[in-house]
Amino acid sequence: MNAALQQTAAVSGTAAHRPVLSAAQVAEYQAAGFLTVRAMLEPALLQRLNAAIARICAEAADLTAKTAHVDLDAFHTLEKPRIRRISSPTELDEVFMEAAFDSVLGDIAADLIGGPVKFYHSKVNFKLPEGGAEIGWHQDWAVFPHTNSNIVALSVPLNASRTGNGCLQTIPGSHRQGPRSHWDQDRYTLNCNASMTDADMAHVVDNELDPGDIVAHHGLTVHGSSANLSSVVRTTYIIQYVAADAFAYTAPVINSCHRNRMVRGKPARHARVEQGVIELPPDFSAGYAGIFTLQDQRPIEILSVLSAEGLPLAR
Ligand SMILES: O=C(O)CCC(=O)C(=O)O
Repeated sequence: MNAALQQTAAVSGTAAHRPVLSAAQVAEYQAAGFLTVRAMLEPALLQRLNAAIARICAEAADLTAKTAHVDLDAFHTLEKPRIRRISSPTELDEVFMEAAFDSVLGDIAADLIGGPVKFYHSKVNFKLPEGGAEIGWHQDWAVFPHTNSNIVALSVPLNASRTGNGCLQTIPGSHRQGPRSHWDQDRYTLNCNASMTDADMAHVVDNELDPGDIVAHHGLTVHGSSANLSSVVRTTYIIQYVAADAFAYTAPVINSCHRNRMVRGKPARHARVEQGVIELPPDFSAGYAGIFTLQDQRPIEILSVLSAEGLPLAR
């Protein structure tokens, strides 16, 4: 990380919370476990986010292996770069900090969390054209369990996000049904596909968004996204916020020097602990392969069904 950003992280203060959501919107989030909010972000900020992403991708184009910040898919070549994720972009460009901490996104997170909010991590996911990875059904909280489940992810589309290019899909009310297993016996799959019922599948919501819109989902909301079979990339900046009184039980999946920095309000003096027996992910302290890689280890039949479509099975 460059020195200027490190300094910003150390000295910058916490913005005051200015509520933006109505009581009806907060109630909708609490009932469904997710909420779409339209036309929230300024075009100028979106343009600067896109410019920063273009710069980071241009600098990464000659990579031949993944780095701490840039993940490549299996079909990446120097001639045709295929970058599928930028991890911790807040460490790479100030504009990601501005969006996560100083924009309306921090206010939305505080509205939904209902009190002081910390930053946990962030990433830019690219659902690459012609085969960009499907992401299996999962709950974020199960991947990084905290002392309570009051955590929210904000997905910020940087281009049109549609069913055809693999928009975020959510299962309404699933956050009220508790954590699901993300293991298949001794293998960590990072998905809860095996728990999905006909009722779940009958209620899948495709969250189609335009730049400026956002969708927020609760840490226990079951969500995923289909492969991108179109010719248009889907680019999303995803910020994970947590309640100030929620503390992680496990090593982070995405490291960030901004983790636990306050976004709105004051740090907690007490941890709030939800009762229960918590299934733990593997120990990620020695490194996290990434959602795409972990989910890759799926049964071969699933991959061959996709390959029958004649598409590259990039993961
Ligand atoms: O990018 C997506 O479609 C979903 C991402 C997601 O759920 C994750 O990275 O945890």
